[in-house]
Amino acid sequence: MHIDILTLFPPMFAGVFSSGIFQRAIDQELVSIGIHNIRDYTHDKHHTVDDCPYGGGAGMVLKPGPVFEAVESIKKEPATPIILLSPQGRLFCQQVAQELSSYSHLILICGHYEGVDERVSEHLATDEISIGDYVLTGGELAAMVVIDAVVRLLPGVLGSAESLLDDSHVAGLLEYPQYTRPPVYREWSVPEVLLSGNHAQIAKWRREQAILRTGKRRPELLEKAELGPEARKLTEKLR
Ligand code: J9Q
Repeated sequence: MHIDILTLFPPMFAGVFSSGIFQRAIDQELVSIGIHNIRDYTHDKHHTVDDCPYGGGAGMVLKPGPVFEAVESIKKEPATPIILLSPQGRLFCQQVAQELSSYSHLILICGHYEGVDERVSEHLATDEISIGDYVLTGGELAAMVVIDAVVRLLPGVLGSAESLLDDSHVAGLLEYPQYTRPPVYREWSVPEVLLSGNHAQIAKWRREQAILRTGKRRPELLEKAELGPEARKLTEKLR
């Protein structure tokens, strides 16, 4: 997969893709990343990227011209998703990450906190994504979140151990509680069952814990989760 990022702040991406799992994926050529400064697609002497909003009001609005020209110079295939990161977008979740991971090329446009000319959303972007209902200073951190979630889904990016770990909570539940040594820390003991060596009991306990904690902390996830009849009974007990 190749990912192109359009941003006014290329230095924000320095370091993010040069560590751990990400660097390995780039080294193995499973993913490549292009970072493009929107300012490089201006033609005027002052390299103007934003202007005052028509109708008045505070702040500046990102001009359409440089963004259109950047995308048009980068896009090769008509089917490439052109994704605008903005608070007005559809809410990002694991399902959207899975959907995006099926493409060979993505173009991400990082907007300004103050706004992007609406013609970018209407006539250039093919998708608009929000990572949640809070105010960021720009789309850059949102783009990093999307890229992280998508790249780890690409075949070969995770090691087999990490992939197996992932399979254990595909059902859409929260993770079960985890412990490591020591068996007693201060006066707090690790649950007995985890020290028992009884793998069937451990698996049952973890599954129950995952369901109980999902019901307590994220009841809306439990509604949607794909649960067997045993697990459903447990959720009844929760009520
Ligand atoms: C560009 N707040 O917020 C949540 N998802 C994306 C955003 C965002 C923002 C400002 C500018 C994106």
